[in-house]
Amino acid sequence: MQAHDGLYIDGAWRPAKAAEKIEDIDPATGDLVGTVPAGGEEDVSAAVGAARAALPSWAATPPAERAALLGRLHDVLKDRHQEIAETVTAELGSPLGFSKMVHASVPVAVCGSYAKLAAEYPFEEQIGNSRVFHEPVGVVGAITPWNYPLHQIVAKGAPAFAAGCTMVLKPAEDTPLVAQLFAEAVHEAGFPAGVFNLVTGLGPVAGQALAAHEGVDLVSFTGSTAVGRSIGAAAGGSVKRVALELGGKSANVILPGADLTQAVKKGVANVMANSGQTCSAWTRMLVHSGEYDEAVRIAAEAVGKYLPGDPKEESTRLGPVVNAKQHSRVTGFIAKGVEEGAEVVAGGPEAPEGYEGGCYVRPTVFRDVTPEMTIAQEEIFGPVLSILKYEDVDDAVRIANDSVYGLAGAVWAKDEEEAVAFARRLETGQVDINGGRFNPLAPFGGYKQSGVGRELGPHGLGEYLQTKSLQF
Ligand code: TXE
Repeated sequence: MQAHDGLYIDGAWRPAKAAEKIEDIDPATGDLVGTVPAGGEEDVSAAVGAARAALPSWAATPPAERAALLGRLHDVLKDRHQEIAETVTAELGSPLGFSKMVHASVPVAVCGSYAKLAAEYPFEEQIGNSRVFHEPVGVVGAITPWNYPLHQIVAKGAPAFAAGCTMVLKPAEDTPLVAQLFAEAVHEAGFPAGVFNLVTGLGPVAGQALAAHEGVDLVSFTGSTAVGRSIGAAAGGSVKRVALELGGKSANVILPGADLTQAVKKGVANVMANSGQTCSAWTRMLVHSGEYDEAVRIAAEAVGKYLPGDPKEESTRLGPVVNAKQHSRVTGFIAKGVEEGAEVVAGGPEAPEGYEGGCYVRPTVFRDVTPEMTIAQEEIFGPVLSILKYEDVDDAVRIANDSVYGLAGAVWAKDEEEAVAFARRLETGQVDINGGRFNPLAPFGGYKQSGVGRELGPHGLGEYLQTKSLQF
């Protein structure tokens, strides 16, 4: 798992101009996984220059050819599934079984969907007496987080390539090796030099330089709301397009009559997956007062299965969180929940027995959580579930919408149409009905402070296009 000691710019690995390095640490053991360059402003400029130079010919490449290259990228990612899963496990601490099933597999599905969409998308249409062309926005600056490291890269890269855009990626400091694997895959698939460029580096240095660069036409960012806000402001200053996928505090609403056991168990699984580091996680479970105690009992029992373990073991259910900073942030939120009067029914702020030295957090369930509490308002980004009580449907809608966020959510009901009617009242971009199933074509993105723009499917492709109309 040795890292490249350079940056991938203009089709080759090149030494960084900046001398600084980033150490990639395994959060389960504290071991060094690799060392990569921390690119600086000059490196970002070189990468943006390469992306600009490659743009005219890539934008003019017929969509069918771009589709064929995306198809090859899909095949390479599929072939390297095991290596990708092991890399994510080492960098992020995600259990190997989950890394295989999700981290290494979802990007393959997304890439495949864009190989197909690139070939089928209506890049030209007739509206009345106008011919309307959907043309690439240009050079994309992508800034991605560590929680689903390859998915976040592919969710930006695949639609950008399908649209005819070129890209410079600045991946998260905690997961640079899987970004290097992506660059290798792009190279192996045969993309022309400069279409994709990788600059590993620190957010406030390389990320900031990329977001502010005049040669970038669109900044696509996924990460914290605080950084998203500053990127939005910087992009506004230089009049470039911006796409922001930010935090969430999604509600999982269980309506009376739904299968309570299934809804609660699935709700617990959703929050514990990836150690709770999922922006769309259903972190607030809303249960009717008549079923509340029973829901709490089922949740406390279900969470017992999430025993911490070695992420390299395929059967492990719960790995550590990504780093020491996130660890203290998450345990701080748990302590705050106790302080504000919520009751811990499982877990707590102390380290799990036998894992005191690592970045492990005990899977935690809180009852008697009220909407104004910090743990019901802030994105915790750890294995922590808050269970709230509602009295009637209007009360449930009010509590669910009492959030600055609006990314995702879930509704469980006996009658699917009842669930749909409820979902339509939620101020959120995506809702799973009775569990839902992942659809790589469904638009994903936030209402309110969860972001701007949509990823995945044709809507995600549309983000990388601008329109030109010719009147006759
Ligand atoms: O995020 P950052 P962090 C949330 C989650 C988590 C919190 C903090 O609540 O607890 O954010 O995580 C780059 N200019 N999410 O600190 O800093 C950075 O290098 C330009 C939700 O890791 O936002 C990385 O590549 N770029 C989330 C990326 O931004 C900058 C996923 C994200 O890091 C920058 C991750 C700057 N000034 C965290 N500063 C989701 N929506 O899925 C940092 N970066």
